[in-house]
Amino acid sequence: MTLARFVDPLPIPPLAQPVGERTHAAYPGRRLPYYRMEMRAFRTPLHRDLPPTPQWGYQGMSPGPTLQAQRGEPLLVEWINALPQEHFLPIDHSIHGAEREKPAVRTVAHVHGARVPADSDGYPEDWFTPGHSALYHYPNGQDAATLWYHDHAMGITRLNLYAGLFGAYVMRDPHEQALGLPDGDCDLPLALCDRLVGKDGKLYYPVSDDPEAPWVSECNGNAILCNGKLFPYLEVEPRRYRLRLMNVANTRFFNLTLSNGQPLVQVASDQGLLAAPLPRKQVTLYPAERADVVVDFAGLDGKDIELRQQGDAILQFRVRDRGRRDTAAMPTALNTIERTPPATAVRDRVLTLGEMDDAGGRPTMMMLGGKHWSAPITEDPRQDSVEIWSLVNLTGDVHPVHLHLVRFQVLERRPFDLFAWNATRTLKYTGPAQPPPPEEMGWKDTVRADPGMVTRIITRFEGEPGRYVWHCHLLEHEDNEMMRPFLLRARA
Ligand SMILES: [Cu+2]
Repeated sequence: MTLARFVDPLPIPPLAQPVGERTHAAYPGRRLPYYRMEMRAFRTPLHRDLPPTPQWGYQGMSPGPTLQAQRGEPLLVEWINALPQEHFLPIDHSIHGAEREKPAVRTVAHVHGARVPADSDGYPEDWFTPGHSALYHYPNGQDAATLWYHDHAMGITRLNLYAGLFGAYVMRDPHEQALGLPDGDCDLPLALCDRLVGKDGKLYYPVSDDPEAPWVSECNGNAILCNGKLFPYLEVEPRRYRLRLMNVANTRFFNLTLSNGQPLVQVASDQGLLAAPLPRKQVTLYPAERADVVVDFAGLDGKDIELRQQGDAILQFRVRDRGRRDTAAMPTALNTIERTPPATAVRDRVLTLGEMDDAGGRPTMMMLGGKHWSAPITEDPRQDSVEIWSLVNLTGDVHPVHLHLVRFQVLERRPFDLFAWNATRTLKYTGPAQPPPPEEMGWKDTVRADPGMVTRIITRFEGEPGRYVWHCHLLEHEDNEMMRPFLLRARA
């Protein structure tokens, strides 16, 4: 299927607007902005020349409206499930949590990267069905960062996101606002994902050859969508823009470049500002990772520039002078990031990333620490304690590992002997530790665990005690056992 390029304008999700103010028991004496986010079925074309695509989205759009938060100003969101009773994508009832007796359409919203009390974090088993809702509160006590919200329902998260249930959650703070980075209509979220799209415009989700167990271990599409469109264009002015690149895909990773060879100047990673602007020829993002980049279109009036994924166009920028000028300069320093000393860790947890295969070598499920989701909790850090998690990847694939609640730093990656591990469960390193590259020297919430490597991260478990989760953010893996609860225990 050949489609004309750059015939649809890039959709910019509207900012979510509160519908009123409400009190909440967690914030006595305060009135908080109250948002309603209704999940609805809708149809919209992914491209001018395709029939409308049935999708699901918050407020009937995908990406959903952008939630904008200011540090220290809590907000309330009522997440409302107004979806149909039947799912339009293939549920695998053999997967834990998606059994045949469970309702087909279940949703629970999670804000990825937000430090939120457990009752508002969107625990995967806290799902609710059409006609129901959940009121969540977000304290917003954290640094400015590009977060995102998405569904997290047990066993069908991959299908609910694929259907379109995601959006941006932009956290702002005074420190960042004083830096003079591009803002307003020059600050744009770009949600990137791939989909398998038919000529009929419909979304197809790949299935195995077993109708009783249709789950597949990865999902790769034939179309790359940027804010829900295929090959969109965006008219920009010859000035600086902040692009909040978000990988919201199920499986695909992105290697992003600009067609004119200009650098993408990265200013932030998952959890906010880097120490200093970092010019990059190419930005790689695994599922759920974000990179905020500043692109300067000054001097390019009249030119067309493409944002590309491994050489293929995703989005075209048309630089057209409208007379506005951008006088602010890029700051040389952005943030102070103190490295957490490994010696402050009270514990180093060795946690495997593993894959179970059938007799034919096909993966049947993925596991963390060799345990199923339903096994008793083993990761139980104390509130405010520092821990190192050593992620031992026993598989041949990259797994982007995400911890809810916390931000962390990447310490190192180090090659190890897989055969020695399998024989005696001992870590025998086969080479020196590799320090993280500059783009991983900021705060992260999702880390690439490379095959053949022990990836070590360090975090202070700040937040409210309670039950949260950590998981692989390849959604096919997450849905099929590559997710574990963790318990944040109250400080002693
Ligand atoms: Cu995985």
